Amino acid sequence: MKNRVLFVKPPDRFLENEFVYQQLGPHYLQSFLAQYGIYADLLVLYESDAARKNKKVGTFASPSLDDLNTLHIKYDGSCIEGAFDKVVFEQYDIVGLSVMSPQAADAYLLSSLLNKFYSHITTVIGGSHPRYYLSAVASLAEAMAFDFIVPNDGWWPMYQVSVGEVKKGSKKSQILNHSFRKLADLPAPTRPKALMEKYSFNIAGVNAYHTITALGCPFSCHFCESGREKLRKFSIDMIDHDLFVIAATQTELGHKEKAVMFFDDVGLMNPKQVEQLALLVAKHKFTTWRAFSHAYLIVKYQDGILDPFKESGGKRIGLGIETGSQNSLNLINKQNGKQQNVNEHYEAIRIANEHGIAVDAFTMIYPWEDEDDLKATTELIKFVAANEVKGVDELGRTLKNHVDSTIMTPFQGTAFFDMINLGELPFVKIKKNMDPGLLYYKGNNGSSGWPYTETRLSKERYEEEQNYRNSFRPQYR
Ligand code: B12
Ligand code: SF4
Repeated sequence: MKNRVLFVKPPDRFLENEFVYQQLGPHYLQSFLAQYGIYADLLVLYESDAARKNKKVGTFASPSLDDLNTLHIKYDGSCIEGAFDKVVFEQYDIVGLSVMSPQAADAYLLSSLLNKFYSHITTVIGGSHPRYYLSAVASLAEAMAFDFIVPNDGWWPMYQVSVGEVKKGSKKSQILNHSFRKLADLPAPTRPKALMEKYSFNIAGVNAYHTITALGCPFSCHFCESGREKLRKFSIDMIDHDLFVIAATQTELGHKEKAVMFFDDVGLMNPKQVEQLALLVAKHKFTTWRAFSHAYLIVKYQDGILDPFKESGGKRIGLGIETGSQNSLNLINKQNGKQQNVNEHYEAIRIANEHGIAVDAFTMIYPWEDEDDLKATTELIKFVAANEVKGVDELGRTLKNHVDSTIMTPFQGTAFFDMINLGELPFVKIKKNMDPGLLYYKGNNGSSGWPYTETRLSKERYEEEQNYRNSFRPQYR
């Protein structure tokens, strides 16, 4: 008899809304296993309204599985929604958890529960948390530990566990390490209707879902884990199929117009690539789309990037402009063979807006910054917020630029994490053995976790500036 496999997505407790962006990891694995006749189910966990309310009024104890709701989505599309009940696991042989660091606490609660009540189940943990916090996951106490830890690509290890090619033994925490050199011949992620109808965000007034075109990144930002990972692109055929599935799901759900967002930082890199994506977007009849680019590339290619984007309905681009302080920009080391310049941030916004394209501009506060650095970024943000966009959205409203200000969090696996631990970043020290629950830079009400014991200016001063910057956000986007 075949093993019965369940993928679990732990809750995103600190996000304002848990149903904005689908967590794609398990969906890539689900469609991969299906190629081999293994039809895995999904369990999506989210915090109940009551627990969220208790948090607001301060009567919330520590997180517990009892304050969760579940969406149990079978491979055939049927779905049951209800309060968390451990009995749901009983019918499975293998439970695979997909975990980002802020979800780790819940993942550990779940593995403790499975170890205690369901010894027949093989537990597997994958995702960005075991990738960057491998030593912490591998040293969990026996009662909390997973049978298998998958720190890199999950496709092949999950297949091996599912068909019994590797089996759990008496020893917990076996590491299954695998990476495809190229991401060719992989199927597009699943988009179960019952799940997709829960998710909601829009681009320029149109219902949207997201996807990604690549893993890793050719840039080298010191605050980002991807800055150390080689770029691997998904095949154009896979993206084509993915867009087909997204569009079909939107049609089934009755969305009159459709939009798509490419979430990675390498969506709009050069004219040839944009033309390729624009053709696919048009082929699948998306009304509008959004993707991320980089200021110096907008300045360098101008029409070459922006014209095919706009002609295929593009109205908004994301730009990680990070900072208005040249000093901070140099320290961040955002490079792809070329030193970045703050002047190009201003220039890129002007060019995009002139083309009728609005910019979603992402910036951070860095813990070494003094008042001059803060002032320089706030000026940049004011410029972005005030600059006129020569275009309208799908609802006929004038397009507006959007600004975002967070506080940088040095996750393990980033160059900054190492530099801070070596004392190479002046004025900055971080907590030792940091709780992964503190590891977020954009949570409820735009708040950021605070992993520091020492920073140049105070936490209160940085937060004051962060709130001030976020007050320049437009009423709509
Ligand atoms: C889209 C996205 C989001 C979306 C959706 C979340 C998601 N996971 O899909 C949203 C906006 C919600 C989001 C939020 C956040 N994100 Co984010 N996000 C991404 C992004 C750009 C793409 C994710 C993706 O689809 N990857 C593609 C899939 C194929 O990769 P994958 O999920 O890693 O899955 C592979 C393996 O990990 C493994 N795998 C995954 N699950 C499982 C399960 C099992 C059982 C097995 C065996 C294997 C396995 O197999 C897959 C195929 O190889 C990544 C960067 C990236 N390129 O991955 C950042 C990234 C995952 N995010 C990151 C961060 C920091 C955050 C936030 C903390 C930001 C914040 N707001 O403060 C929050 C955390 C939210 C939370 N859950 O608690 C970090 C994670 C760092 C960490 N230590 O976990 C990343 C790596 C970006 C970065 N370089 O900083 N994010
Ligand atoms: S922040 Fe963006 S551009 Fe920089 S390394 Fe990470 S993914 Fe690449």
